Amino acid sequence: MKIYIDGEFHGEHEAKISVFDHGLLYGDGIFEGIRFYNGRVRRLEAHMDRLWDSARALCLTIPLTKAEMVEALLETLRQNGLEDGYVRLIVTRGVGNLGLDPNRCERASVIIIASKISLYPEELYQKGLTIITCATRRVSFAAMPPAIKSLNYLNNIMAKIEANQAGAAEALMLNDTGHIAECTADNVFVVKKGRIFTPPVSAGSLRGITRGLVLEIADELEIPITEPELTRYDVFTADEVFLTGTAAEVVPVTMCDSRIIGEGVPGPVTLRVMKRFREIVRTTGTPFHAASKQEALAGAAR
Ligand code: PXG
Repeated sequence: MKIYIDGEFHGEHEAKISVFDHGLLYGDGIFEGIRFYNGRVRRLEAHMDRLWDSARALCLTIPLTKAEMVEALLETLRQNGLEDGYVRLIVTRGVGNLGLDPNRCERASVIIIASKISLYPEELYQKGLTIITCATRRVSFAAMPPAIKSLNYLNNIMAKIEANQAGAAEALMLNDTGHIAECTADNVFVVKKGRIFTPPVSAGSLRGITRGLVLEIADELEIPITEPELTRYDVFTADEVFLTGTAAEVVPVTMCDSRIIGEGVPGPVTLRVMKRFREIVRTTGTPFHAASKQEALAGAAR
């Protein structure tokens, strides 16, 4: 495995950062979790835009231009020789000292790791997940905007621990007013009478890239989709529920807090969305072999 750190590639065991990096000391940094399928990066531009928005919200100066970042990411993929997988792009505040003032950090650090990820066994995509509502509330946007994809995931990890303790695959997180925000690393969708609903981002969720793709898929398939505030009641009485995320992709939920959702099996709307999602990700996206293949061909011709 070749890992990119600030312009250089290192082997898996040599790739190291300073213990004085504020990403480690304070969770001061941001990231993107990006999927690539069949030699193409899914929604690269949307991920870059969200990374830059997270940085802007945190007054974090990314030491590369967007074009340079894209090139670093594509080069990392080429170096690792994977066709399908997951790439984690991290920007930390950089090396400072023992004091949380970000002004002590001279330059942000960029780390890019390309690997594989699989959240749930394939069986659960056919049977659906069992989830619980957790007691841990999603952090209030006045305290820490959940739209920032920051390195501080303790709120979500507390919720994940509750899911683990309950033997559930995921935890449904509510906001301060008791409305549904999201799961620990996924957005939530509810289907009722042929319509799809998902909480607004203002309820305290990440503006998921997969969520955005599902909004587009619903439009394309002419399934009405809206973003109203939702409660647990809407989940309990739904015909279908599914979650979306870069890691999870589109995954059905068939049980929540011991209530069987709909018929207890992935429903027809969920299956249509999953099918279209799989088609789109395998046939679109930014190809990362283009340059190297052309070079190889040119090289071969010389
Ligand atoms: N909500 C939260 C809190 C997330 O962290 C999503 C929703 C879904 O967003 P996307 O853009 O992925 O559709 C996420 C995504 C990881 C990892 O390394 C985390 C996520 C995605 C991929 C990998 O733990 N979070």
